[in-house]
Amino acid sequence: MSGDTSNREPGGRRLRGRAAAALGALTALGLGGCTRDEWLRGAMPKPITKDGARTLHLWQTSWIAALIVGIIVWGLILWCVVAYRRKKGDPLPKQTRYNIPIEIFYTAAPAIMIGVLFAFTLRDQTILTKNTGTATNHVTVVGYQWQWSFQYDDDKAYDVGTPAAPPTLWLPVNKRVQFTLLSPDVIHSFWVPDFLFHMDVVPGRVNKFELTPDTIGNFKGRCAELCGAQHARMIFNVKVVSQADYDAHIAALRSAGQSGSITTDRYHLSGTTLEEVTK
Ligand SMILES: [Cu+2]
Repeated sequence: MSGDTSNREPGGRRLRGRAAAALGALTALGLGGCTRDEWLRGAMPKPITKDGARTLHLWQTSWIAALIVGIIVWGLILWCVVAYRRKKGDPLPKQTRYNIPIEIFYTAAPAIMIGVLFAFTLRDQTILTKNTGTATNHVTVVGYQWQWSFQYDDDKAYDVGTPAAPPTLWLPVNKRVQFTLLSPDVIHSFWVPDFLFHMDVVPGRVNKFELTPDTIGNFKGRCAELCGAQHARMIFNVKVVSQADYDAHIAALRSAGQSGSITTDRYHLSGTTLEEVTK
């Protein structure tokens, strides 16, 4: 090493060393919070519905496929770097360009991979968004700026949320539920992360989907579509409970006067039509 570089090189190496240590610490911090189960789920929440397993499986197999491709690509890169590294005095190797077979290969291979991912996603999405008509519980969800209201269609009771008092969606366990999603203003998105599912709530359009909650517990719901200044306040609670607890809650809503169809100071729900309330 010549005299004038000896001052700079160790400094540069020290800096790289520190950067690597910082990156390592950050990664450890980020991954250290994950349990073994979370690792195996690829950081997905544990599904609380019968349908969620399919989404989780698609996610996990996509990761496995990506890792297999990654290992092959990283291995080839590493092999090239080590086996073909330039040694002292080596001349510049022969430069190759316009290798038609290789160009066809690296265009076709990713296209095939994307095609496979697309096909499996399409298959699962078609199954998960299918309305089978077998639901025995029907809930109309109104997403509006900026909260949610839930109407229990079969039980003729409802709950209206306000940003100050987020509502709770009660669902009896193991009962297939069909959600009808309505919006009187802008596009929202009805999202319960633990369902591993969300669907947009579009004004002027009636969106429906079904699922079967199979885990009793308390969960969180959110709006997954940036819908305005108070979008972040569109949080709600989900309670999956026994049929008896659900019935008691419906009785409580009714005795609080929240029976019939959702009526707020802005709209009244009539079937799947939101009628503006005029004062
Ligand atoms: Cu929203």
